[in-house]
Formats: sequence, structure tokens, C-alpha cells
Amino acid sequence: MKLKKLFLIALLVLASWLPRQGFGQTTATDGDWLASVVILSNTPEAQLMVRVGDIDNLGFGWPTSFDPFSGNDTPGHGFPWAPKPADYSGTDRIMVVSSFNGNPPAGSDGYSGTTRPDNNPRPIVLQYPATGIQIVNAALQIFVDDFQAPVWGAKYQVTLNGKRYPELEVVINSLVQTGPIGKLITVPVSPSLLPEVASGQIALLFDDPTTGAGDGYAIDFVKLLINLKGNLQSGTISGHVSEEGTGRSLAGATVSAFDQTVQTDANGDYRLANVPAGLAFVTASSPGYQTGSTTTDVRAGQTSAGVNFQLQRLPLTVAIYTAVELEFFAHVGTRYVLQYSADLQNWNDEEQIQGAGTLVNRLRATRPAAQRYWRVAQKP
Ligand SMILES: [Ca+2]
Ligand SMILES: [Ca+2]
Ligand SMILES: [Ca+2]
Repeated sequence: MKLKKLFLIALLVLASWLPRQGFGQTTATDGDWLASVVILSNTPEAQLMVRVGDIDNLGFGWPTSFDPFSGNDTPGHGFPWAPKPADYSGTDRIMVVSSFNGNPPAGSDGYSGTTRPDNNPRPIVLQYPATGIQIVNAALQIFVDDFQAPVWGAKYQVTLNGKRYPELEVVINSLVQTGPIGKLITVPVSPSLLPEVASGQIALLFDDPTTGAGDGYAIDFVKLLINLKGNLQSGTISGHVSEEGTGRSLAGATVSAFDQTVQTDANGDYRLANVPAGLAFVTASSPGYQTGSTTTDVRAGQTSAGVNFQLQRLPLTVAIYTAVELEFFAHVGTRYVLQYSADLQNWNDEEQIQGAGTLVNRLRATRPAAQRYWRVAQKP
């Protein structure tokens, strides 16, 4: 009897040490989940990890066995809720796009019923010691809630230190989180924004200043990873690339997501492994075709199949992204119209250039890095 009692007490003590979902835990990758600010050097994932906002599903806690880094959606939760003063500025609170004035063009969500100025979008600021770090790459993991741009017609602009962040905008504007539900997104920091990361302070702002859409959202935490080690939870994307109209399979097409790239096989099929969990931005390109892009859910340890592309043929045109790729295609012709884009949607004519060498030098030397997407039309 006495032994049994001792055993039960020992079991209770043990249980109190075990990580409890929904309340908080401490992990090598993220530190104390309930801390508002955590800065860790040399985690399994990156040389430097900076997180602001506690990992607590906006204060609702996580369902049993739910892993917020798995890329899975949370179940729905109640709203509205009162922001807590202890929560990091810009996290765990409802924010409604600044252009919303009560007359939304396409309806509004439940979050829009909250009041100004409390629900104004606020920047989320990360500060950290960045001196002595040679920044090679960086990524952001953000736990986002109730973004619904396609539902309410919102057009989010995302800025980092006031500069537009096209990769993150594409992902944010494709989210449909009706529920409201939350999920992780993992997005690389644009090369043009890396100097901002190197400054030791970044301010992220999510807003739609133009459409008047009735869309509100919330953010649980923002996590910055500098110099990634490739150990993020990840999944696989697979699919097929073909020519629009004819359905002809495109062998050797390039498919990319995050920092992973693969070529389609002889049947036009591809399989892209090690893509970080969350909503991924996937592109497919092939010389002579318009680059295709889409977003797809990636869940840890699983395969998202059927992510297919139908690429539109561009007669006498090569579509490219970098000067290195351009050199590869330079033999194709000698006269080019150079186009650039900040958002992969709208293309602007730069100028006509004679000769591939001149073109390569021009690309490398003159165009600001912020306009980093390139396309070259080859003149007949
Ligand atoms: Ca909280
Ligand atoms: Ca919403
Ligand atoms: Ca939180």
C-alpha cells in the first residue's frame, strides 16, 4: 500500500516535468515557448534565432499533440478576445487593415467588428545583436491567423523596415484562414532585404492600405532564422509540368520552393523534398515559357501531390531570373528587351540591349536588387 502511494507520487512528479501541450515548454530550437522575446545562438536550425511573441496560439493554447511547426492548421477558436498587456506588441491581438472604413466592397469578417484605434495594424519589431555575423541567408517563420485576402478582396502589402517584401506578400495574399484558423508560414528573406536583417532590427508590417476590404488578422509569433542549417520540419511537393493548350509534358523544367530546386524528369514529373512546413510558394520555369507559380500546403513528413503547372509558351522568348541563368541562354540570340518585376505579376520594359555580354553586365551592375525578378524577351 505504502509502495503504491510512493509510486503514484513519483509518477505525479514525473508528469509535472513532461512538456505540456497548450501551456508551454522549452525546446532547443525555440527556447521557452512562453517567453515574449527569445534570442538563441547556434540552434539546430540556424546560427541565430530571434523570436518575438509567445508560442501560445494567440493565448488559446494548442490542442493536445498539436505541433505548431508541422504546417498543420489549428482548429477554429473563438473571437473577439481582449489583447493582454503582457503580449509582445503586434502579437496575439486582432488587427484590421487600415483601409477598412465600414463600407467593405466584398463583405467583412468577424474581426472587423472590433474598434479603432485598438485594431489598427501595428508593426512587429525584432531587435537582436547582429554584429559579427556574416549573413548568408535568412528566413521568417510566422504563425498567422485569419488572413482571408481571396475571400474579402484584400490586397496585402507586407513591408520589412518600410520596404516591400514580394515573397511574403504572395503567400499572405493566398491564405484563406476562415474559421478562424492558424498556421505556420516559412518564407525566405529576399536577398535585397538581407542588409536590413544585418542591421539588427527589423519591423514587419502587414496591411492593405488601398481596397477597404473587411479583413482582420492576428499573429501569434514571428521567428527570424539567420544562416539556416536545413533542419526545419519539412515535407515533399510533387506534380507534373506541361505546356498549356497542348498538354505536352515538359522535361527538364525547373521547379523551386524555398531553397530547394529540382528538374522534371522525361515524363514532366517532379518531386521536391525538404521544403519547410507551412504554406509554400512554388514556381515552375522552362526556357521559352512564362514562369508559373502557385502556393501549396506543406505538412511535416508528408507529400503534397498533384501540384501541377501548365506553362504558357512565349514564342521567341526566354524567361529567366538571374544573370547566371541568362549567360546560359545567351547563345540563343543577340537582341533583347529587358523586363523587370517586383511582384512577378507586372512586368516593366527596361530597354533594348544588343549583345548578351552587355546584357549580363547591365543586369549585374545597374538594376536595384529590390527589382530582382527578371525576364528577357528575345527579339527576332
Ligand atoms: Ca500570449
Ligand atoms: Ca480575416
Ligand atoms: Ca502568442
